Amino acid sequence: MDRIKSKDSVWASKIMTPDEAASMIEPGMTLGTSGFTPAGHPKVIPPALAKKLTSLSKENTVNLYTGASVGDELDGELARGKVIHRRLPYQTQNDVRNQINDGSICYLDMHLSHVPDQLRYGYLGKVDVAIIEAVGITEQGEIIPSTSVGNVPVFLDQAQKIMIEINTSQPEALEGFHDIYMPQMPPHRKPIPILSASDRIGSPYYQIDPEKVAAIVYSDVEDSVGDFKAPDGMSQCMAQHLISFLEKEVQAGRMPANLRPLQSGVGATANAVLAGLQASGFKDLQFYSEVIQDSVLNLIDSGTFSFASATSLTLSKSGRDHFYGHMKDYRNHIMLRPQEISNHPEVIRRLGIISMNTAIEVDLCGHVNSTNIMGNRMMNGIGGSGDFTRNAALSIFMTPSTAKNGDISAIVPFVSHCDHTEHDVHVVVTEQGVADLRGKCPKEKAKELINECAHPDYREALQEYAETYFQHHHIGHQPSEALSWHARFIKEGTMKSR
Ligand code: 0RQ
Repeated sequence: MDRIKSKDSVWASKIMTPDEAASMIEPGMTLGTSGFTPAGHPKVIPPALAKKLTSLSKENTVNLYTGASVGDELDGELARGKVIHRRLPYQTQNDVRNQINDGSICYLDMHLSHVPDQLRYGYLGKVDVAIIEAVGITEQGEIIPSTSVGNVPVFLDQAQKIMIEINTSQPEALEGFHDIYMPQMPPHRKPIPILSASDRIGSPYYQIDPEKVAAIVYSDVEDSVGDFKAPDGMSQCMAQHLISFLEKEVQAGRMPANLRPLQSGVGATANAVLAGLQASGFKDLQFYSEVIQDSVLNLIDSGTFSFASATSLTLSKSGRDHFYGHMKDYRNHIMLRPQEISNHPEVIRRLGIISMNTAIEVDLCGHVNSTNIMGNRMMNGIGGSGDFTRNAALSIFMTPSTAKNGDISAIVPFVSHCDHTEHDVHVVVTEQGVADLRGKCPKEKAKELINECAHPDYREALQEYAETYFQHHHIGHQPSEALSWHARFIKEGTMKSR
């Protein structure tokens, strides 16, 4: 109770159990929830909802809209109960992934910054219930967000009903780390006044209409982000290439000594790059990204990063313990924003972001596939990689040059699915080296990618391909017969079909 500071009796009257809250959610409804990679998602109402829906005999599915990937208590429980009909905009959970790939979940793989406007414009239907995690409610009846913001502001605004999980495992000292700003609708939309990653432009709280609150439920379930694997040799090698490339950019006068604000994807490679920055000579860098992982805390501690702005604090148990033990020190160095602001094209372009994301495969023209294994098996989704790549001052993709123990080349003639076009991709890094595609035509890009990034085992075949192709097509952007590449290696038995 003491997490609700407002004396207004409306709040206390809405406190109930997860089962009571779940009983108000009906099949066919659309739920908009908190949660981003996977931090700050609701953790006790979703399992109760899964139990309720699976007990129904006929129509028993709901639509699930989130910020990005969410924890097992939400995606896992609902997917195992087979009660998700429509899912957007990003996921990383195995059961959800399998059901997307067997066709039982209707998946909308979306740019993360597009979700709020598409909801406001009415393209995604209405949100019936917003279910959000919070740290508490202030005396004035404002809601204190927890470890992520994601799409919560727009869900709260659009939903018919609001359910709040007050999570007592999240410290009240999180109050003040957030900056909640809602753009107006066109034609009244104003420029977003962020000129530096550290600029505060909104309020630390969600403002809501208390009349819409249908349930308040207490929870003490912690975020469950796994420990990050120590960077392996491959990731360290890519990190080294990338850091030397950035050093050369500074030497060439194309970047200031403290670079431009960095964005980084999540996962082992991204973590290794951030860890590599720790050992580099860079200081006083800004981070304007989506996700703050453990490595970002270390970079703030060492002075490598002066400020980190994101939409989620995706910290492992040990990272969280460290953060919660030193929140006073981080208060002037970290800010969490709605994902439409952390990923906003206007801000990314204005700040001149350096984006660093991971690819599944890259083709000889520089197109990148981030989402679909062999063109037809959804891995996670485009996430924020497109928001940043298209608008960055310098867009970088990293990938090991081969996958599946060398059976598959990550450099291919033509991507089997295209998420980022040749127009948006500036630099590619593999453990082999760095391909700088800026200022190059397709033929030159192909040469650079083969020489600098492809694995030696595949260089000859790629070279042969490029020569044949460019002999017949002098400009050549999209070698359509290139898709036979996969079929060819499967036939020869050197590549296992997935
Ligand atoms: O398969 O799971 O069966 O082992 O793909 O590959 O090497 O574990 O790579 O975890 O860094 O993820 C692009 C998916 C990379 C991720 C992607 C197989 C490989 C493995 C995963 P297994 P790794 P990572 C910020 C920005 C899009 C969203 C994004 C991603 C599995 O980074 O989802 O960037 N990005 N968001 O074996 C066949 C290939 C392959 C391949 C890899 N060429 N062919 N299989 N694999 N390459 C975050 C947010 O937006 C929230």
